[in-house]
Amino acid sequence: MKNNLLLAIGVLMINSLSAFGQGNSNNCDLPEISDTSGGGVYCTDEEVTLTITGELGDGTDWEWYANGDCEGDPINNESTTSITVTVTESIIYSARGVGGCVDEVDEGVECVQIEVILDDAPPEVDCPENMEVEAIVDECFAVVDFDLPTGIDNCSEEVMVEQIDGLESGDQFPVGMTTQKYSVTDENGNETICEFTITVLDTQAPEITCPEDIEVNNDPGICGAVVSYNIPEATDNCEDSEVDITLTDGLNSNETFPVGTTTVTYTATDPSGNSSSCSFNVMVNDVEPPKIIVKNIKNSKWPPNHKYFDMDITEFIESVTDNCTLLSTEDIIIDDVSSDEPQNGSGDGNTEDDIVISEDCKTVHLLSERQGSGNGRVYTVNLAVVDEYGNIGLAEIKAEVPHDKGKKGNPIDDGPVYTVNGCDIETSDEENGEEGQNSRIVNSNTRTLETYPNPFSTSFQIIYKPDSDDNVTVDLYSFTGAKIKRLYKGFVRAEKEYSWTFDTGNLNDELYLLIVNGKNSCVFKRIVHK
Ligand SMILES: [Ca+2]
Ligand SMILES: [Ca+2]
Ligand SMILES: [Ca+2]
Ligand SMILES: [Ca+2]
Repeated sequence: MKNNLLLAIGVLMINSLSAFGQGNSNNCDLPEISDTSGGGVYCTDEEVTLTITGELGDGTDWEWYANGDCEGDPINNESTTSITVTVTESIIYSARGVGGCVDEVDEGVECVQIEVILDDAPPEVDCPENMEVEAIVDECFAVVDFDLPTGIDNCSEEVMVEQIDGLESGDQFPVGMTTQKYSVTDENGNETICEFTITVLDTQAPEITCPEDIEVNNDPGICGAVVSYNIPEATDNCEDSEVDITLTDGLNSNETFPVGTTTVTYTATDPSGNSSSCSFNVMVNDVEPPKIIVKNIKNSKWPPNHKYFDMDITEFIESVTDNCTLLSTEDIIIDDVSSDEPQNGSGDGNTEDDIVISEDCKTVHLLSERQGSGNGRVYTVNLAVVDEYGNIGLAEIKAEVPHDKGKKGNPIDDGPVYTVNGCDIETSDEENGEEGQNSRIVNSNTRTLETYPNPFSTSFQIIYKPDSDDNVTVDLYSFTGAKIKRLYKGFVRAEKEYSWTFDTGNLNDELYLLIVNGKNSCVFKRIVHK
């Protein structure tokens, strides 16, 4: 009622002032507001008193408005310099003085603003630090516990914490980085985002498994062998991760591995850079004997005049080759020389030393004589050469002394009747290393190795007398170098005579090679199966 009355008076006054026909700046003292107080930030439902300080002048009322421009209906119903409001939202209050001679639309009437701001301060949040933990052994995750973020707000006693992203405390966190994101809000909707990361580290290397060592013989004709193997496989604690498996030493499968031992190493690396390696050996043995090719020379001596003729073996050799070792004719020695007629048979001159082998085993002096009752004499010169791995290559050359120049002009080889030993092959580990070979030829006037009978049928006896203590193997080889059977392996004492008998079982009727191989020497003997 009073408000309406005042309005009515105001309208009346404006009307009456308007009746003077002009604005009132000259004859109406306008209200003046010199100060305001009470503006600021408040929490919800806080009561705040807004005050202006000023002179009403010729106005009659102070009017307050709940907007910033002193328009519309005032919110107070009596003139006052203070009002008390309850804050529920951000709002700009305004006030002015009107009434009396002051026209409410007078441009000179001052409208002051007092801004009341509802809490705009987001909570202060205690957000966990970024975390870094190692995965559980053999697993690709870690169980991580952490405190939820907490907030303190200027207005709200309790803040609301809501998870936006990530996992929960106590969950299994996968290897890698997980972002935890939370919204912390006060009751007025002011929000603080809390974000931290949980990084789980994979520090466990993959497990890689290599194949067993591989041992093979050389491929024919080359000093190596093509070897295939299974690529190692690896498992990682992170099963789904791509583990890189790389050859870090040695050769790939299906490459040609050289004779000797090649160590092959593979390394497995997981995406976190953890790595582990495994190795295995590929051993390629050279089992191929050297090949001696002899020239096709008919070496026939006439007349049988009981004089020596010389055979220099180098003149009879076309070539000597090996898959690994560079050999020359100089490396070939006379192993032994046999005759198919006795040394001092009937009608051959009653001479001794029909066969004399030179000290270096490169030349043999042969007597040009034969039995008067025979079919012609055949000398067989057995040659041997050894490669650096102890494989022995053999060949033979013949010399003939015909019975006569007529119908018995082509002597028949009746097989060895007596034999003169040449040189043996001695092996050594290091002493002869500078020659690049582990073997050398030594002259052996006395045989350390004999076999009986020779030819043999199903068994034979070995008599072996080593020069020095040694670990030896006794193996039977085919003439082309293939090992047929290991007969013995063990320690032998110097100067002791060993006698072994071996059953060989069924073998073809051909030439075999018996090799006794030790650290210090390698001796061999041809034996014939019949
Ligand atoms: Ca707040
Ligand atoms: Ca791993
Ligand atoms: Ca060889
Ligand atoms: Ca003969």
